[in-house]
Amino acid sequence: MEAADAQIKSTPAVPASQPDKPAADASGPLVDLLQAHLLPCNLDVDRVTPEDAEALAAALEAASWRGAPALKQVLPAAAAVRLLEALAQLLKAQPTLVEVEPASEDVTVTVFGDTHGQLHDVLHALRTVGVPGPRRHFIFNGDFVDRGAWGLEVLAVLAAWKLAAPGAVTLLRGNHESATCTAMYGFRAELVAKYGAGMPGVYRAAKRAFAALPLAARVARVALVLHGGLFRRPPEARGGLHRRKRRRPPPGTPLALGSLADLRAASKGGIDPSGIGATLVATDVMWSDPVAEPGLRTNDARGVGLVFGPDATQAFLAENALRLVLRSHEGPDARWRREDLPGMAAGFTVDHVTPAGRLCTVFSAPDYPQFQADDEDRYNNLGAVAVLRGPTWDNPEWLQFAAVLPRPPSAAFYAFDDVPDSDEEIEVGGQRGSDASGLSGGSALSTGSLAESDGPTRHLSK
Ligand SMILES: [Mn+2]
Repeated sequence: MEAADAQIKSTPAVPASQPDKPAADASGPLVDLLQAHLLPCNLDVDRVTPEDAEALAAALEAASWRGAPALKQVLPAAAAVRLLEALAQLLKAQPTLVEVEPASEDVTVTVFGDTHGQLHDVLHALRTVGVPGPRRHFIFNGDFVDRGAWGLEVLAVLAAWKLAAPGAVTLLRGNHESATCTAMYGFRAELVAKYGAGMPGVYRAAKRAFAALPLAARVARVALVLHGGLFRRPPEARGGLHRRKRRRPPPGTPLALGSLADLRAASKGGIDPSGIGATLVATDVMWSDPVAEPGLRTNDARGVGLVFGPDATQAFLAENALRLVLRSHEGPDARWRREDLPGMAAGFTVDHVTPAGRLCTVFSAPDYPQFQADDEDRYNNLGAVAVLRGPTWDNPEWLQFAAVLPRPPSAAFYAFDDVPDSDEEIEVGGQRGSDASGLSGGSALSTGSLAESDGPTRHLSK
């Protein structure tokens, strides 16, 4: 397929007046049939082709206009489970730190930031940039689900592409790919609304896939892509019988920056990375944020992860022979009224410029968040993707895009008035950290028991 390398143009809207005819570029008898009748999309998960991935995307898009219960007509619970289990199997074979080695200099590596269930924007961006293939690698940098209404659909499309083109697609873990976040910010409730009695199996399969997601990708050995940011050096492992357990650093121990070797050796974090024990590196990677001020400190605004200054970025780049850190995680809400770093209206920011290289943020959910109280102004942010090219691979080209509007009508799957705009550490039902290693269904988590806590204030909200 042909690459469209031009700047992504804004907003070819899906017409609300023609809900059964979304503006899909995909065509062909199978797609027509799926769109007309919402037939089950019987993917053979052992042999997913690019055509299958495109057909599934078109079918999910068509179903999105018919309300939440229509999803299971095109992707029944059993099929969703098969798809997610196949994804989990594939991801389990991948290391914590994936090496993306472009075979030649005409390969592009396109990096998506947070997509947060905004199916129509993801499909628009994919159709504009082109689909994965030998010369077009895609990295999706986490936060596929939660907040937006079509998290399962986004996850299913990414899973289908990963299965269709495993060598051309890298999926990385964001903080929302966890039991606690999905119980709080909508994905779990979305599955209840869409799958009813079939929900527990789909949720379990999704969490297995989340726990298997790699944490980072190094592109051409010079660019590191990860969701949140830099991470601390884990405490030395104990010897003997408890070798796998890590000591907790004594209180007051200064934080030391972790290395690529630490990242390579780290656990992917389990179902619910808690920041405790072996999940420390994973939690930092998924939750940390850059700041303008020098230093390396705990992230008190989020209550989890680190904040790190340009000196930390400089040291990390220099010590690991890197020239670019590309991260996501902060949308327009997180950057609202921040004075030290740029806002996210353009879908990307350059946060640290150092002699060793840069740290940039890419955010791919335009007009985010999808659900917002009526009395609040929308941020009207663009989304962007970063395109890395040889021979340097360290100077992203930014492709920006506006939201595909109007979106199909949908209820929100989380209490957007009651939870913080920006992600913070949240205790759910007192279960935080207790499920870090297992693959249990996590159904003990309830969305209704958010602990009032010692936690951070929502000072980043507007
Ligand atoms: Mn995030």
